[in-house]
Amino acid sequence: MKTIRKLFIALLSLYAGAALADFYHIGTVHNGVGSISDNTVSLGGRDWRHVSAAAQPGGIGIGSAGTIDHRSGFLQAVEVRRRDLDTDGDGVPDELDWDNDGDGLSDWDEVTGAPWGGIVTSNPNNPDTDGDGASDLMEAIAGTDPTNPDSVFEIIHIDSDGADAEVTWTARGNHERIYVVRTLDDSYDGTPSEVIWSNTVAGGEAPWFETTETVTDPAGDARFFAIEVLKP
Ligand SMILES: [Ca+2]
Ligand SMILES: [Ca+2]
Ligand SMILES: [Ca+2]
Ligand SMILES: [Ca+2]
Repeated sequence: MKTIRKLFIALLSLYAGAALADFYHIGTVHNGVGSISDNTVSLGGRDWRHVSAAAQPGGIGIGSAGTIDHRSGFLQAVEVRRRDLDTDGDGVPDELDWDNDGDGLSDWDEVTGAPWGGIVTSNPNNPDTDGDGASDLMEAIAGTDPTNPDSVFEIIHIDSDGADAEVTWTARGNHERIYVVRTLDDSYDGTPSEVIWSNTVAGGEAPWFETTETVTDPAGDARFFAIEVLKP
């Protein structure tokens, strides 16, 4: 039996978890009747400010059905946040920050779900919406579901068979991503650089096309493996 010493997934840098935004949901603003403003209001003994509709200065509005509405005064529900809240602590308050949670995806991309073709949306105030350790940006690149902790890009198995090693990982099929399998001999002292396989993957079922892929390394004795995923 051969020994596989270590495995890892090469991805973008991990983000530290950020505290969830302290926010209220409040409704209802009737069509054409109510209005959304920057006036400070007092709720629960604290000052809050309405967050205006998406794409306007001040933040984002989410309709009661989860839809986005640009038109101030036509929202069925609005989200209000504590004044000057800075979710990611970068010194830019949420009202002025294009990326509230600092995960590299814009608030707009997160609330519209654009990186996932609108299949799902992610939380613009949480860098890892489903808490699976992969940031929403990582999941956008890997094509995994940011709302499902069981959907994550990872090596799930390394099997030793004689001189060979088989490496299996969760992949997005339908040829939607490029995967590069890299290896490194002996002790781990850097990023594996020897490419043994690079290709897209077929299979899977819509909308996520999740599948597994296995590659055999004929020199797999005590090697490190890394899988890189590229979004064309
Ligand atoms: Ca900020
Ligand atoms: Ca973000
Ligand atoms: Ca995640
Ligand atoms: Ca996930």
